[in-house]
Amino acid sequence: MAPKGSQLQRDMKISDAFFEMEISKLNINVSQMFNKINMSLADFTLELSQLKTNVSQLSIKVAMLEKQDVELKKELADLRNKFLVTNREIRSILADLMTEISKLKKGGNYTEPPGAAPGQEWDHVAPYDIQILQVPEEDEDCSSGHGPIKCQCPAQWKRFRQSCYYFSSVRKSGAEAGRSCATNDAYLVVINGAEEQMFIRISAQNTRYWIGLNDTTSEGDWCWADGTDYSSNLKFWRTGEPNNQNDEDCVVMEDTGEWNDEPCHTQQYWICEKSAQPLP
Ligand SMILES: [Ca+2]
Ligand SMILES: [Ca+2]
Ligand SMILES: [Ca+2]
Repeated sequence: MAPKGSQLQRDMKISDAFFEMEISKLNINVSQMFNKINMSLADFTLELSQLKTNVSQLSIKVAMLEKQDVELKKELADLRNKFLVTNREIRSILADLMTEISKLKKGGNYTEPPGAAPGQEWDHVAPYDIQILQVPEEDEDCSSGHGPIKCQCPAQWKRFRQSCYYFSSVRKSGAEAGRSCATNDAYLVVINGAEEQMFIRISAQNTRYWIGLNDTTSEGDWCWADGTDYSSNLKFWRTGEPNNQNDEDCVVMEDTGEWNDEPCHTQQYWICEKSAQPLP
C-alpha cells in the first residue's frame, strides 16, 4: 500500500492541473469579454460622436429657425400696422365722401338722376365700407387720460370706437324702444358722424331700426335722444324725407342706411347706444 503522503501529492497534482485548466479557460473567457466590451465601447464612442454632431447641427438649425421666426413676426407686425393705417385712411376718405353727399343733399344741391332708386347716391361708397368695417375694430382707450385702458362692452353689445350698441331682436313702438334702452342705461342710437353711420348701416344688415331722433315735442324740431345738436350734426335723410306723411315723429334707418320719419306707434327693431367702459 502506497504511503498516504504520496497519494495526497498525486491528488494535489490532479487538482492543480484541473485548476490551471479552469483558470486558463476563465482567462480566455475574460479576454473575449474584454474584446467585446472594447468593441462595444468603440461603437458607442462613434455613435456618441455622431449624435453630438447631429445635436450641434440641429442646434444651428433651431437657432436659424428662431431667427427667421423673429424676423417673420416683425414683418407681420409691420404689415398689420401698415394695413391698419391704410384701412383708417380709406375709412376716413369714405367718411368724407358720405359727409359731402350729406351736405349736398342738405343744401338742395343734390338731385337724383332720372330713374335712380332712392338712396342710390350711397351706392358709391357702399361696396367699400363693408370691406373696411369688416376689419376688427382697433382697441380704443377708455381711460379718460390715465390710460391706456381698453374699452369694453357688455355681452350681446357691439363696440365701435368708444360706444357700445345693442341691436334688438324683437320689435317695439318708438317710445317703448326708447324705454327699453333707458332700462339698460342707454338711449336710442345717436349718429354723430359718417363713420358711425357707416358702422350702424353695415351692422343693421338690411333691417330697419329705430334710431334716437324724433320731433314728438314740436313738429319739425328734431331732437337727438342724448341732446346732441341736430342742426350742426350730419344728416342722412332719404331724398324727400322727413315728410311727416302719416304724422311721423320717430325715425328709422332704412335698409339702404338712409333715414325716414315713421309713425312712432309702428313696431320696429331698435338700436341702443351707451358709452363703453374701461376694463376693470
Ligand atoms: Ca353715437
Ligand atoms: Ca313729424
Ligand atoms: Ca317719412
